[in-house]
Amino acid sequence: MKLVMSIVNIDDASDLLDALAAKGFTSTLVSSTGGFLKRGNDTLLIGAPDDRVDELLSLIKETCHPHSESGKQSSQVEIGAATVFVLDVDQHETF
Ligand code: 2BA
Repeated sequence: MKLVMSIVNIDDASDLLDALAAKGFTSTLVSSTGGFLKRGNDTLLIGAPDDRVDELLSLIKETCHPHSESGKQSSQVEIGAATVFVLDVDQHETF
């Protein structure tokens, strides 16, 4: 099993939650703040079987969009569609 942590734009999070649920993935949304811009983003925690990680990454790519925001000195900062970390899970329990 893997834990996929996906940092996404707030505007894409709701659509991504819906897309994940429609495909049978279970996820948790955590409100987060980017360390560089210090603006809100959302982080989804998604536990997924190893053999569904590629499908999950495709779903994230299809659903999320890059955009740009003004930075500290009025320059535009490019923000990717999603920043994704895939971690091995030693154990998963639901009590
Ligand atoms: P932020 O840290 O607010 O970064 C927003 C965007 O600013 C980044 O977009 C990148 O284009 C730029 N940026 C970030 N750090 C920079 C730096 N030291 N110098 C110049 N430009 C910089 P993304 O790379 O698409 O990242 C979007 C958000 O994903 C980040 O928001 C952060 O919350 C998260 N993130 C990205 N890489 C990460 C990492 N290695 N570890 C943890 N979180 C990460």
